[in-house]
Order: sequence, then C-alpha cells, then structure tokens
Amino acid sequence: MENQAAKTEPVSETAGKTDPSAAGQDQQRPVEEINPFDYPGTERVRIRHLETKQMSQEDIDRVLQLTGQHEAFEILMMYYDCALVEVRTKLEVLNREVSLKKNRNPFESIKSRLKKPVSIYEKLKHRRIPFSVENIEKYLTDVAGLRVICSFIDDIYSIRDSLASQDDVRIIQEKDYIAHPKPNGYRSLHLILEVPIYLMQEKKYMRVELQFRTIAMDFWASVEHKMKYKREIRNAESIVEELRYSADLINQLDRRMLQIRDRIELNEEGDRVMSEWH
Ligand code: 0O2
Repeated sequence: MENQAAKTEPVSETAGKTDPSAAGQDQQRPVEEINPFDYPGTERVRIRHLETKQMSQEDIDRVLQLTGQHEAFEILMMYYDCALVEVRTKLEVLNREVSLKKNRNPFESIKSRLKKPVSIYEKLKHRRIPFSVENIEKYLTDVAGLRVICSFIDDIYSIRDSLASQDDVRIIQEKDYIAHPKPNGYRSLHLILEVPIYLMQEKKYMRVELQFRTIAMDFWASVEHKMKYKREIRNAESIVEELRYSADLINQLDRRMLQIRDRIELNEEGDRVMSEWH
C-alpha cells in the first residue's frame, strides 16, 4: 500500500526536477556509464525507496531494465539455481549412502531458496554497495541457500567432512555456531561452498550457503525469527532471556538424544552379533 501511494505522488523536490522523459534519452547511453544509483531514469525509484524504506519487485525490475541488466540478472539467478540443484544432489547421494549403511536417514529435511531480488537489493544497500549484477556475484554469498535439518549433531559434522573431501567442492567459509553459539543462543553450522556448474561452454563456480541444524535448533530459530521481525513487542527483555535459556535446554536435549541413539545402536549391534552366533 505504502509503495502504491508513493508511485502516484510527486516523491520529493529532487524527484520533481528529474525529467521523466529522460528515460528515453538514457536508453541511448552506453550501459557501462550507468550507475543504478545516479541514473536519471531510476532517480524517482531511488528517492521513493528512501522515503518509503521499501522497494517493490516492480521497482527492482525497473532498475534492472533501465540499467540494461535485466537479462544478466536472470542468467545469474539461473546459475545460482543450478548450483542449488548440484548441492542438493550431493546431499541426497550422501543421504542414500548413510541410510543404507546405518539404517537411518541423516537428514530430516532439505530446504532450498533463492534470495528474492528485493532482499538482494536491501542487503547490498545495507552494506552501501551499488546494486549491480556484478556486485551481487562479487559480494553476496547467500543468494543461493540450503537449510539442512538433521536429527543428530554428529551427522552434521560427518556430512560437513564428507562434502569437504569432495574434490569439486571448495569450502570458503565456515561459521560454527554450534560450538560457538551466538549471544542470543542461536546454533547452526554455516558453510559457504563454491561448487561448479557445467554450462554448454564453460564450468563456472558458484557460491552457495549451507545451514545445518538439528530439528530442535531449527524449532528454536523459527520462534526466535518471529520475535526478531515483530516491530513492537512487550516484555522483549524477558523473552530474549527465556530464548537464551531455552537454547541451552535444546542443546542439552540434542546431546541426550545423541546418547540415547548411540545406546540403541549399540543394542542393535549386540543383537546382530548374537544372531550370527545362534
Ligand atoms: P535469511 O532470510 O534467513 O537468508 P551475512 O549473511 O554474512 O551478511 P551474518 O549475520 O554475518 O550476515 O551471517 P550469518 O551469521 O552466517 O547468518 C546468516 C543467516 O543465518 C541469516 O540469514 C539467518 O538465516 C541465520 N541466522 C543468523 N543468526 C541468526 C539468529 O540469531 N536467529 C535466527 N533465527 N537466524 C539467524 P539472513 O540474512 O538474516 O536472512
């Protein structure tokens, strides 16, 4: 609603001075001269953004069109999408192997997502980096993301080690918030991978963010996420404190579940040995 209103009204004095017919002239300017943040055709979009604090998908499309980057953006997103397919396939292969050897699936679920153009724009803006296809690829590491939910903590590290040993995977960053939780209690293992995608003419390495969590960690993160995005919240301090306390309980629970699973597996192993002797 906010955005719609902004589109029909003069947005600011500076915007009023911008000649709307400039867009026609701009199309004749060579693409390399165009900076999305000072380009006359996008001036209104930029100022509206500053006023409403929110860009719409339509605004982003317009910036991409006016700066001649629309096609390049679509191609880049397709590359990231292919990288998601590559990593998902690797994870599914490991899942099948472990489930056959250990008789259980290491993963509860795998979710993947491509960051929305608006979120990409906001992230670059937050870091004061001009919005361009080149900068997206150069500076962002989480355009393609997968969240892998595991039942047990040790599976997270086994899968990490296994991926790290694959010769076409490069782990370029690791943040272990399981061993070193964030002050609010957040736990997950974050990896930034580079994986190759094989195109018709080239092999291209793309970055993918992988988040590994247990079911319990994921439950905690989804509740905490709700609180983070609520604008006004009563008793925020005590909720934050309660979340921190719950994060510790969840950690204890994860470790106990691991011990229980080990004891069950030991029993199964004992039963197997016994049955071989009788
Ligand atoms: P979305 O929509 O989930 O993708 P960076 O991404 O590097 O600029 P940061 O914080 O250094 O920022 O990266 P980090 O620590 O690797 O965290 C990135 C992602 O982890 C976040 O993505 C969240 O998904 C998740 N995350 C990190 N900290 C928390 C937390 O305290 N609570 C919850 N619920 N999730 C967290 P984005 O970019 O926020 O958004």
